[in-house]
Amino acid sequence: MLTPTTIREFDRATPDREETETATFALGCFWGPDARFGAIEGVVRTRVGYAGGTKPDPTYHALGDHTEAFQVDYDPGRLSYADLLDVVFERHDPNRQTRKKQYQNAVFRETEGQREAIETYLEADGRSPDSIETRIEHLDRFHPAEDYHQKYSLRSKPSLLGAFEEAGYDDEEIRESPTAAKLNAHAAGHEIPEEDGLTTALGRTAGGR
Ligand code: MHO
Repeated sequence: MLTPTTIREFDRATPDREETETATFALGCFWGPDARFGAIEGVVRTRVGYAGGTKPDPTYHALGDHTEAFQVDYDPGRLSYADLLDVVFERHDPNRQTRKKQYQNAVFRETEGQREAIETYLEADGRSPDSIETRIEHLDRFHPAEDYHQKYSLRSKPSLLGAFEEAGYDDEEIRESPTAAKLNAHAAGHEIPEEDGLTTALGRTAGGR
């Protein structure tokens, strides 16, 4: 079953920050993509927040001109930025944009490598950043959202959340936990990679789903 030890061991076994790269996107309400991208093999951590605007300290209820966004830290040895773009473009129609800025679709590129990758990615289909409605912008700053928005699906399952609390994790540790990213995906109904070793533990978690 899912025990505090399983959580701590899984988290310890994942690549640390120096070994991962970060990608930032926006695809509407951030709860959904937080869970969907957490399910991807090679995605190590996820978090949700606000980006793309100018308001200094955005909050969910005082968002200003920001957009709901999410970040994934991924292992570049197992997954490329283009692999992530595949999922981003599967999940929205780049020919349409939502009127409300809060829920707009965006790719927030951070590095020169990401700028080239998105251009190459679009060019392969005869498109360019200017020919689509999806905002392709440089990420100035990512403002993490309130704790209750992080790993939203996991938080709705007391049996899962309880195991993190038992392991002594605080809200920030839950947000940054690789185990929480996978379990949040699982709680939202996504299949998570078998090799992650969590699936066995979950099989015996009464009410885990
Ligand atoms: N209308 C949705 C959006 C939440 S999302 C974090 C809700 O309140 O359920 O914007």
